[in-house]
Amino acid sequence: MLDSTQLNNYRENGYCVIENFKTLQQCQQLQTRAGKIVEEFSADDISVFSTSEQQRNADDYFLSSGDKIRCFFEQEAIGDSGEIKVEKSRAINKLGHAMHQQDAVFRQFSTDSKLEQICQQLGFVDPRLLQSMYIFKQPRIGGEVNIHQDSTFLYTEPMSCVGFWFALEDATLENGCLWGMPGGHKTPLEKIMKRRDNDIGIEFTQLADNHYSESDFVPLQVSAGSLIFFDGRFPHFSHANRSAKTRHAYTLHVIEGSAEYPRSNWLQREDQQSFPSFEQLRAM
Ligand SMILES: O=C(O)CCC(=O)C(=O)O
Repeated sequence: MLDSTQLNNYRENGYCVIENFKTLQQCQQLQTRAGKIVEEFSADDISVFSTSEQQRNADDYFLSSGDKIRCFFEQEAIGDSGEIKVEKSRAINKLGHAMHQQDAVFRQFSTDSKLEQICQQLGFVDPRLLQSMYIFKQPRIGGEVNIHQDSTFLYTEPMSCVGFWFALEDATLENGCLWGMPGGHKTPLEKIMKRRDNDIGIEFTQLADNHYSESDFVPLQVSAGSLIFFDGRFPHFSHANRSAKTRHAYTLHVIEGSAEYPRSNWLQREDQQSFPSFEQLRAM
């Protein structure tokens, strides 16, 4: 799947872009399915998602979503007294965090043999699918995602997390494409997010201070169907979407099965089972 130039670039820069990884039809199927999930969702259970750390705190709805399909609202879709200010289909920031396991359409998209092949080429011996997110980046109110490294949230020892980010629509400067820091995966992991001992809320353990400067980041503008995959220490972010366009994307995170997965990670499965392999998901 990957040629030696792509692999070398990945090792050097911490990320790789593959255009036309998925067909437009596959992208459309996922969008339709996500739309249906939102349609069927009852807005009684509200969780506003933002990567600003405080907002993640004490959010049980978030902390117990690791093996479920849940909807998280855009911060700007909710008024001061908790009312939803825009129609539901335009109010959701993301779905998370186990569509790859719980939904047949997402499962098929996620168990692509080309993906498994890339995992092998990256050195995974026993790749496990840990988390999925469907990110809507809604027109006008799609929130910004601060600079972060995914291993902060999906930590293993040794670190093994790789993020796969699929553009389901064109991602441009206008609608809030990803930005990444080439080579930034060689910087230390800045912090680890942990559940508090009593499982109420989360806290961060600071490990380093990387002093990021936005001038070191490049925009990763890609067309629908493209895959961007990146190392768990690759610093990335996206600006708010102030345009009239959506910017739908789907992300999957993979870890090595033999790596230690701490009990303090936010994402825990209620059934305590190990995270599924590609093969186990295909057999479901
Ligand atoms: O899609 C975005 O804007 C950000 C996604 C992201 O940061 C991630 O998947 O880690």
